[in-house]
Amino acid sequence: MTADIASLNSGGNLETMNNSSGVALTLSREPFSFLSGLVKKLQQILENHRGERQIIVIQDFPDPDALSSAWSYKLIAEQYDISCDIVYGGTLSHQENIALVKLTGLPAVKWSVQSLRETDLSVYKGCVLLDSQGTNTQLMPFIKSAQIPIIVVIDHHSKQGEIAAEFIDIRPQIRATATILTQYIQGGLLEFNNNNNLHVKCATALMHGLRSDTNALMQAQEADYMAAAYLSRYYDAALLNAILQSSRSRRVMEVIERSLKNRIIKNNFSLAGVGYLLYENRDAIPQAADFLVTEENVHTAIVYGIVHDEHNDLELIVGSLRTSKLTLDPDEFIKEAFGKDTQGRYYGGGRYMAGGFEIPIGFLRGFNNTSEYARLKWETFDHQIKQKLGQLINPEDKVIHT
Ligand SMILES: [Mn+2]
Repeated sequence: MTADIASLNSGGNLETMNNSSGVALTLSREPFSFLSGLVKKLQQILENHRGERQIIVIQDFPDPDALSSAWSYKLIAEQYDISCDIVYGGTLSHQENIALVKLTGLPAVKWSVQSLRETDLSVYKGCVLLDSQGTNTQLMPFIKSAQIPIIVVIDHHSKQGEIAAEFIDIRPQIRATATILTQYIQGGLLEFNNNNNLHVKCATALMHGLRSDTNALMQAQEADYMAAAYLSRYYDAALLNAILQSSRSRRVMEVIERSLKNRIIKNNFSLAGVGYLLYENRDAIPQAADFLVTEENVHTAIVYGIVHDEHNDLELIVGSLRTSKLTLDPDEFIKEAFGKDTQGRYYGGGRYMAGGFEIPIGFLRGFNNTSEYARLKWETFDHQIKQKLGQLINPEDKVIHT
């Protein structure tokens, strides 16, 4: 399956394909046979699983791309009598994501580790991963131990390791998973209808998803523009505007302020440690990175902090990278900077122009009984991260091996 993907070339001719209503559609520069082959294959997989119940697992901190892709898959799967639950293990914390879910009624549900223990997972005959390969969700171990097979993986992040599924469509050259789902819809797996309120809202969510992963289309490529053009027939511009108008919380503003104060700039990299954050404010980190990368003479911003989850007694370093440097591959950069954990899993990865990492702080997690201890702990991790990044940012600096 992955061989198909590897053989995809970015060139090729402008091709057209027919959707179920017989209208010729221009999909993208991707070879016609490649896309229509994927559509047929996915159609067959859905047919094979007719009548089943599936669980769509998205990242712990869902973003618009993941949320809209999951909703689209759910609507597509309904055509095959497959009912899907969209679940995530963390929190909706970005103001735009909360607005997206509230304003469109997007059916995603938060599952805590506790609620999972009381849930009968055996009702699910398959698991679907969208905008993810299962590495950014704490729900995956439960899916594995319940022996739910992974049926579908659709993602645009670089490959995060070996994954077994009936259907795999991983295309890092596409800027958003929402673009890929739109290609499936346009390819005939779901007939969008302007009079169907759900379709209009889903198209709006997809438009938001692909805009947000392409920096408002500025990093979009032909396939993303083609998808946006298709969605423009169905989406609700006023609704999208309402989602984009949502304002930042005071806490987020404070984290951005801290990142500005703490940033150090070296070789056009801007690094900022922001200290401790509550779990629900985690999405302030990528927003701070988005902001820092806009500074003159900065091509790459990396913002990180220690995120504290009181409910699950969990603490982890969370970081985001944003870059405008075309020759810097965020996925490679993060994998090289931080390496793998003891189980051989990378601490992070990325996609075009953006990346992220999560490093559990293990035994040192949890309660800080004095502010002095909290400060020491932060300084240790802050120092370690700067040291790891420094090796890539200033390769000429000698590393002292002990
Ligand atoms: Mn994405």
